[in-house]
Amino acid sequence: MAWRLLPLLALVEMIASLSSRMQHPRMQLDPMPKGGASSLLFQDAKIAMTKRAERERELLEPNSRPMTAPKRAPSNGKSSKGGGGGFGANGATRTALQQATDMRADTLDSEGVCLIPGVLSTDSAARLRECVADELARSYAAVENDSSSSVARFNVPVETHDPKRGYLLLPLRDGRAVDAGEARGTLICALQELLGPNSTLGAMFSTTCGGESAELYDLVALRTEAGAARQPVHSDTPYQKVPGLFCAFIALQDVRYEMGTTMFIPKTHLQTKQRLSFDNGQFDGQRDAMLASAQPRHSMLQAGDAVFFNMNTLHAGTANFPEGQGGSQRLLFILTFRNRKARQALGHEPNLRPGYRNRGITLADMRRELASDEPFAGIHQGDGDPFGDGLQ
Ligand SMILES: O=C(O)CCC(=O)C(=O)O
Repeated sequence: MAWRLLPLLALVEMIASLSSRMQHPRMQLDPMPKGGASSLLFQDAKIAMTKRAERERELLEPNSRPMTAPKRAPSNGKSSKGGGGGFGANGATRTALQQATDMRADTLDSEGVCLIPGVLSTDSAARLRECVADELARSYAAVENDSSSSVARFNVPVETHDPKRGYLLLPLRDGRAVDAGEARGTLICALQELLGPNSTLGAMFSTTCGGESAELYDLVALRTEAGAARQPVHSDTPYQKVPGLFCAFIALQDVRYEMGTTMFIPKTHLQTKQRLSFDNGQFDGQRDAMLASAQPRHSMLQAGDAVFFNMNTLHAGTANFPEGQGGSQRLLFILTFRNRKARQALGHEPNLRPGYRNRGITLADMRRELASDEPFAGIHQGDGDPFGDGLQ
């Protein structure tokens, strides 16, 4: 492609829309790529994106408010979701979890995003944070030793690592547990709490992604460091009638505003005039007008809270302030599931280790494994391959 011929804004647009594939883990060994046309282009594009994001901040910030969790239960305990997503009961017999799930699913239908407090206990969130930090250290060490392992561990080659922002692809069993011969280590326990049969989040994925056939799509941690720039507003997947991807960002620590938050523009998952102004108005001022009149909501998460969203909703990570101004490392644990009934292109590659991709790992598979004596310990998924650490 004639990259150099693209207008700058189109390039920004394109890279923003590819952001989920273009997250760039910190590289301790060689933090900034040197020379090479593609890395120079990459850095030019990053500068342009940061400039654009700063303009968007000026437009959005005056109207931005913290997101709040929906509180109102659907009247009569029923909702548009009643009985769906694997919940068989109707009307008055619906459990508290079913009713809360209905209420959140209704919020997602109308807003595209929903804050869900306490999907993990604070103790579990703290343990998972330590575990993710350990996985990060293991992956840095592995890439230090063999730079070609970068894509399998961080989803990007070393040339485009970003010291301030990146994804860490996670195993299903954490390395520490495997080394200790422990069947139920921190990651397994966290997945059980998050996705097990009576879990808040499991019910949400089941309801929004077509029941237990929902397919695992991202298993990853997002890391930003003090000084990470704000992202341009983007969505991760294009609109389709049956939404294809739902994602949960789960806080592993209390996240102060200065550490960066995720800002969402509610209702932009729908093909409204507002959304079309954003999509089509980048060159005639309509996009900026839309942003200036939007009512953004930023997710202020405490450890264990999640923000759950339809990945077509417009959003952006806000800046992690410089050190000395309140910025510090922010780690989010991220799970995404795909609804197999959504047949159109998703425009978003899975954030999964290579050995876990194209395996069709479903919510039902995960629950079955998590209930077993040795979850994900070399088990088979019908294709003859054990899960292992997913790096092969
Ligand atoms: O930094 C965040 O909170 C949002 C990250 C994000 O939207 C992305 O990586 O696409």
